[in-house]
Amino acid sequence: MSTTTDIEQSIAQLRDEINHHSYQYYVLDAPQIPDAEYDQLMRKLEALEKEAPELITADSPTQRVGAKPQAGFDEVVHAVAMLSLDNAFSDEEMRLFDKRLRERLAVDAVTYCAEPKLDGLAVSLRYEDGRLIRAATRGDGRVGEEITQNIRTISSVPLCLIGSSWPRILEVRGEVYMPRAGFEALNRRQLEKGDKPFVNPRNAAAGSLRQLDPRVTATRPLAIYCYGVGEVEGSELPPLQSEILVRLKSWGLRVSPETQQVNGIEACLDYYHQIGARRDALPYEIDGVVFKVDAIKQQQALGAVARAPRWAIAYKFPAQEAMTRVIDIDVQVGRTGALTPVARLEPVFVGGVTVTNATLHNEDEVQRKDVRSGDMVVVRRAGDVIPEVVSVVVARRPDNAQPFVMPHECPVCGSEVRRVEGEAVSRCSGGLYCPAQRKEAVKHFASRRAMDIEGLGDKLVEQLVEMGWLHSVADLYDRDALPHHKLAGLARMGDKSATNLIAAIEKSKQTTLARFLFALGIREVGEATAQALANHFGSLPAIMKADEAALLQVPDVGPVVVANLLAFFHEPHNREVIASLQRLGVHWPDVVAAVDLPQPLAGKTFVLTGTMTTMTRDEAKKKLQALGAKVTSSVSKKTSYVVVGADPGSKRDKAEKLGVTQLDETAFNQLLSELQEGD
Ligand code: I6G
Repeated sequence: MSTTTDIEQSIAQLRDEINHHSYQYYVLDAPQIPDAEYDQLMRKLEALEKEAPELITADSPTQRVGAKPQAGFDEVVHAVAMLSLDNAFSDEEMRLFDKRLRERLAVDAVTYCAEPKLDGLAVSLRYEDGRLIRAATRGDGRVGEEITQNIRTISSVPLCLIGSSWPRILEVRGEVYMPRAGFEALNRRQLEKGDKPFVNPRNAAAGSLRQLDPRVTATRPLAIYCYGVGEVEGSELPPLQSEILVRLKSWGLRVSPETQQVNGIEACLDYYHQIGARRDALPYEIDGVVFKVDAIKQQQALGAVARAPRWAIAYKFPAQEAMTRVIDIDVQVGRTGALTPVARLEPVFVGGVTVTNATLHNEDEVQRKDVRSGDMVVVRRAGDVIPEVVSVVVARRPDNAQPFVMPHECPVCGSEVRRVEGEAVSRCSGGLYCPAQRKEAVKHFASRRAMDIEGLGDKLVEQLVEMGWLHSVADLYDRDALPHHKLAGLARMGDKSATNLIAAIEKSKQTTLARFLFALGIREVGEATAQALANHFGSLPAIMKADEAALLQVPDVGPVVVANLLAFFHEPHNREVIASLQRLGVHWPDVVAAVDLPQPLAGKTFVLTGTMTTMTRDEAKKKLQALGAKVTSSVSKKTSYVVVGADPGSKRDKAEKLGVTQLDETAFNQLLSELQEGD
C-alpha cells in the first residue's frame, strides 16, 4: 500500500520527468525516449492522480484539456500593447529602413536578430511565478480575447516554466501556427467526416484557437514559436533580443531554430533570400522574415510610431494567394487520358508571376469547392507548384455564374469519357488515338530523363501531331514517315535544325533499359520503378513475360503498378510500338538481372543532397541502384539514408528533423567499398 507522501513524491517525480521529455521533444527537437514510453509515463501519472485526486493541480501535464465549453471569450487588456510590424516588400525598402536606423542611432552598421515570420496568430502568454495563468489573442493590440483554455491544449506551450530565475511576471509573445503536415492530416479527417476542409493552415489555426470547446482545440495539431516579451517584472532580461530568445528557450519556451544574429543590411538580405529559397521545404508556412534591432538599448532609443516599433520590420515574400475572376473552366487531357478541369483566369500577379490558369484537380474538387465560371476565387501559387484555386468568394458570385459539368466526350478526340468507380479521375478512353494523349506521350518519350531527344521540344511535338505525321513514338525513328524535308518545312525549323534533330533522334537510339521503360509512359512507372524493374529482370522480354507474382517480387512494386504493367503489355498496340522501335534501331544493353546478383541494399531507400567531390550524383545513384537500393528525391520517414555532400539543400534539414541517418561523402564511399568488396 502506498502512503500519501509516497504518491505525492511519485506524482512530483513523474511530472518532472514528463515536463523534461516535453522540453526535449518540443523545444530542443531532440526526444530522448520513444513516443510510446512517453505515453506510458502519462498513463502512470493519470493512474496515480486518479488514486489521489486531491493532488491534481492545474499545471499537471494531465490537465491540458480539463475545461468545459465556454459561452464566449472574455476580454483581456494587454499590460504592454501588442504592436504590429511595418512591412517591406523589396531589397530597396529594406535598405531604406536600415539607412534610417543607422542615421537615427548614428552608427555605421546595425546588428539585427532575424527569424522567419510564421503565417499564424500572435498570442500573449502570461506566466506568474512560473505558471501559465492567462493567454490572449492580439485583438486590436490593446485588448485581446482570453483563450487560456485553448492555449493550454497546445503541447509545446509549457504550463509551468522550467529552469530557474525566471521573472515573477513574464509575458511571452509568440505565434501559434499549424504545421503543414498537421494541416493536411486535419483536412483529410475533415473530408472523411464529411466536414468542410480548411482553406489554409493559418485559417485552420485561427479556427482552432477560436473554438469554444477546448476539447476540440486539443484535437488540432497546433504549435508555437515564441519571439519576444511583453510585461516583465521581478528580474532583468539580457541586453540583446537574440540573448532573450536563448533565455526563453532555457525556460522551456519554444523558439525558432532559424533565429540568427545578422550584421548589417547585406547580411539581412542574404538571410532573407536564403530563407526564401527554403520557404517551400520548411514544415510550416511563412510569409516573410522579421528583422529586429538586436540591442534592447537601441530598440528603446528608437521607440515606436503609431502601432509599430521603429526597430523592427517584416520583409514580406511575394503573396502566394490572390483574388481573381474565373473566365471559364476548360478541360485538359493529360498523357494518360486524365481529364483535368482548369480554371482560365483574369491575369493576376501571385507568387511572383502572372497567373492565367489554375488547376481544379478533378470533378469532385470542383463540386466540393463549388467553383463556377464567372466566380471570384482565391488562387494560390506556392513555389514551382502548379497554381490552384483554393476557394470561391461566394459573396461576390455573379448571378450568371455557370456550374461546371464534366463532359461525357473527350473535348479533343470525342471518345467516351469514363470514370472508374471509386476513382476521382475521369479519363478519355481514346488512348493514343486521342491527339492530346499522343502529344503528351511523345513529349514524355522525348524528354531529357527518358529518351533524351535534344531539340524535340513541346511546340514541335504539337506541330507534328497536329499535322498527322506522328501516329506513335515509333514514327520518330521512321525516316519514310518523317523525312528530312518534312521536318525542315515546319514552322521555326529549317534545313539545319532538321539535320540536327535527325542526328539527335539517331543518338537516342542507344539507350538503357530503364530509360526505355520510363519513356513508354506506363502509368505509375516513374524513373525509380523503371530502374527497379530493369535491375530486377535484366531484359525487356523478361519483364514482358513476367506474371503478377513475378512482378510483385520487385522492390517497391505494388499491386497498382503491377496492374498497370500487365495492362500495358497486354495491349497489342503497345507491343507493336515496342517491336517497331526495336526494328527501327532503338537498343540497349541487357543488364545482369538482380535475381542473379547480390543486392545488399535491397529494400533500402537513399536520398542524395549536395555536391560530392569523388563522383557525380548520377554516378552515386547508379552505384546505389546496382546494389539494389532505391534512390528517391525527397526525404520521408521511410528514407533509410541521406547522403550529404557539400552545400546540402533542405533535404539535410528534413533528415535531421525526421532522425534519418546521414552519411557524409567519406562514410558513403566506405559503405560502397565495403559492399562492393562483399560481392
Ligand atoms: O507579429 C509578429 C510576428 C513575429 C511580431 C513579431 C515577430 O517576431 C518574429 N515581432 C514583433 C516585435 C511584433 N510582431 C510586434
